[in-house]
Amino acid sequence: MNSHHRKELSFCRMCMGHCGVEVTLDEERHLLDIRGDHGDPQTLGYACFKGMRSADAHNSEQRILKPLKRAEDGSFSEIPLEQALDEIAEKIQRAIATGGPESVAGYKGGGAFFTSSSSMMLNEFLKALGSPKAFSSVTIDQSSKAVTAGRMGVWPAGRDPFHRGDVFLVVGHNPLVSLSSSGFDTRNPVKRLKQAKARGMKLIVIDPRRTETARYADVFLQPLPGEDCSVLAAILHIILEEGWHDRDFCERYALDLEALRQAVAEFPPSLVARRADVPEETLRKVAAVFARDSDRGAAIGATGPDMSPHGNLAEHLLECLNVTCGRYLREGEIIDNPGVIGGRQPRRAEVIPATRSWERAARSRVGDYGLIGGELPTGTLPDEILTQGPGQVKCLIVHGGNPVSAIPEQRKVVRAFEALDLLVSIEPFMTVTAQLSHYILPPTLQYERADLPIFLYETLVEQDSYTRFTPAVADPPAGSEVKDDHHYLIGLAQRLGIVLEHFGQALDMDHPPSTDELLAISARHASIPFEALVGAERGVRVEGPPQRVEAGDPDSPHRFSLLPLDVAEELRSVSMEWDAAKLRPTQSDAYPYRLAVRRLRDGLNSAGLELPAIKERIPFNLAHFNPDDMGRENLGEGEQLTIESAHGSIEAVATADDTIRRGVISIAHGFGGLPDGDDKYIDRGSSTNLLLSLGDDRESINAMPRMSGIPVGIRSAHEARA
Ligand SMILES: Nc1nc2c(c(=O)[nH]1)N[C@H]1C(S)=C(S)[C@@H](COP(=O)(O)OP(=O)(O)OC[C@H]3O[C@@H](n4cnc5c(=O)[nH]c(N)nc54)[C@H](O)[C@@H]3O)O[C@H]1N2
Ligand SMILES: Nc1nc2c(c(=O)[nH]1)N[C@H]1C(S)=C(S)[C@@H](COP(=O)(O)OP(=O)(O)OC[C@H]3O[C@@H](n4cnc5c(=O)[nH]c(N)nc54)[C@H](O)[C@@H]3O)O[C@H]1N2
Ligand code: SF4
Ligand SMILES: [Mo]
Repeated sequence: MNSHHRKELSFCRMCMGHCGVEVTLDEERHLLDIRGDHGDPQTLGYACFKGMRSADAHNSEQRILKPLKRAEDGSFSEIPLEQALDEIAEKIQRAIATGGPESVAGYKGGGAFFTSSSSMMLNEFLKALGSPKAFSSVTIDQSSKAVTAGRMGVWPAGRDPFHRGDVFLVVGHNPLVSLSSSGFDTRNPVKRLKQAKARGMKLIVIDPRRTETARYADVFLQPLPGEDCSVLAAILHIILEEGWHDRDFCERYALDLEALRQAVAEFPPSLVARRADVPEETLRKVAAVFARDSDRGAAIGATGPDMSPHGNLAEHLLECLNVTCGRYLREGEIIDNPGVIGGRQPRRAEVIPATRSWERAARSRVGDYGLIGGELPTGTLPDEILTQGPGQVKCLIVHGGNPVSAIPEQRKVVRAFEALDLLVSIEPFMTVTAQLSHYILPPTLQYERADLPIFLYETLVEQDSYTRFTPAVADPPAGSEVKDDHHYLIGLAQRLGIVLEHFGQALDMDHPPSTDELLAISARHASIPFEALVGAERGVRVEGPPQRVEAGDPDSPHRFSLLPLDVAEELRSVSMEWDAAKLRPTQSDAYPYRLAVRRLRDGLNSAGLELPAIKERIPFNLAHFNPDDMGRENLGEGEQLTIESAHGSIEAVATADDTIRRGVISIAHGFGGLPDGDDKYIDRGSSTNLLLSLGDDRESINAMPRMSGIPVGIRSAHEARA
């Protein structure tokens, strides 16, 4: 190492893994290198390739370093920051003067969620303006978890933790690659999983692909995508029929057990085995290992079930597994991480009943949807822009997201975004969304800003009563004019004369806080003083007595709602889908395959795909097929083909992959340039969102589009030419 090079400790904020890292900086404090920090008490030296290569993003020639404004011809030129903010504010004011505050909307993506000093600022900005039009990536992700909590109720002490369960069941979730979970220990996940297995924990995986996680599974079920509801209903059916459920817990805390038993009786394992195309005995084994052979340990799902048809129902049935088997922390047990930044609240062994909050307060202007977590469903955003009338969205601020890549029915999204009077992106790269933006405001990147972990989800990220702070360890590139994201939102708020709140505290808009001050405000109720956090370079574990689950109110009338009316109706409708043609696609169908979402280890949705080191590994998104399907279709390795759905088609290149079950095409999203643009598939891949629809088959409540488990067909390139 050059003697002028310095090392600093920090942590990666690209994904929820939050790996502790050691960064190397040159004499100008520019990033040279990023490595896993072997002294990190949580992640124990782990870091992935894309995390280690994120120095490339910081130093990239493609990075936007000054505010840009788009001209009529689509070209961008630099604009002084103050002028950009003045012009944007003026356009917002004009829109409000004619259409009211509702004409201003915001979309928040992953980049914003991981910027803790401003992770709620766009929402607060809209609230202060009086606009209910807050959207985010959550409602094209796993908002079915919020729907389930809202329909079933919540156990405040949480589910059985990964490290104390006899079993852990994951459905459509690959935490060893995604490092993002609602229960799996993702701090150096392979190591944690091996430890858990060494103490005897059984792992069950349900996934159409034998994933990296499934390689460690004791029981692996490989159904067709889109069949989670029938599979989970059959598992519940077996458990309740065999009496393997936790009778005491159900009696005390669950409503409608009998109704659930009757409803899942419509899903006999033998029929479901045919329908989902799995061995019946494996289905029975899943039920036995989860419920009969184990006393503790939870079931969780992720994007696989949540993005498929009936995703809300699938999450509901998954949680029914936890409730019927009583897989929650009980009175007196230790809560490993009760929250640190958010502080501790008492957690009782009792049910907080279903709130169905979306049935109250604001409804969407189009589609009549309620709010999920205070936000409107992103599946309705394009229609909010395209549908004329009072409240039509004319201005959109995108914070750390790439909605033109992320939202299904990409052509419609483009059409909508092109119709906006004002599109602003707080975004470091020329993404497909940035390309359509009138203004691009470039933020600092992660190692250039002070931060906390994504504390909105801290009890999921940290398995311990642990948190950390990082200062900005690197300087932005010389000559750049990048700012921490809050600078832009506060600058606009000042011009619009509104006062922003930040985690319950009104900000002094004349003397806006620094990044550290914003973080300190959000951590003001933390179990540790903010100063102590700032001083601890590898973070702090809260010492002292652990928090235990307190006794619940013995007279509490509240129970989990296992089978509310809308759930019962949807479950019945799924049970009617027995039509053989629909169930087991045949070769004669136009769409004999089912598409399955997946993530790639080296990419993060659309982010970073254009960096040379990443592009070398994943230049485009391959379509993974079972080798038998390739053989039957006469498809060669690397052969180009067209994937078609009822809604559109994309180019792809086939690859044989024996981890994929037959009848499935597994392909990643996030690739591709603008539709009908100049980008070739070979240069940039293609957007799977061209295959999907925002139409009438979206889910109730959260308007979740169907993004996995949808029928698709293929045409090989020679067929297409013929
Ligand atoms: N077909 C299909 N569509 C999908 C999915 C799928 O599986 N299939 N997955 C869905 C899911 S789960 C999600 S979460 C969404 C993702 O939706 P988005 O979050 O909207 O999309 P990303 O591609 O993750 O975009 C993140 C953006 O943040 C920028 N960024 C990176 N670092 C920073 C930073 O420090 N500050 C700021 N301000 N910006 C930064 C990146 O350059 C990138 O453009 O996509 C959804 N869309
Ligand atoms: N490396 C990497 N990490 C990431 C991301 C990334 O792009 N790359 N994205 C981040 C984001 S935004 C999120 S939301 C999380 C998501 O985290 P995960 O949900 O764990 O994402 P995946 O790894 O795609 O796992 C989804 C699994 O669902 C399976 N699947 C597809 N359809 C179905 C179905 O119908 N039923 C069942 N049972 N399974 C199905 C797929 O085969 C796949 O293995 O990951 C985050 N972490
Ligand atoms: S796993 Fe996630 S947090 Fe860890 S280095 Fe990779 S991108 Fe960063
Ligand atoms: Mo996501």
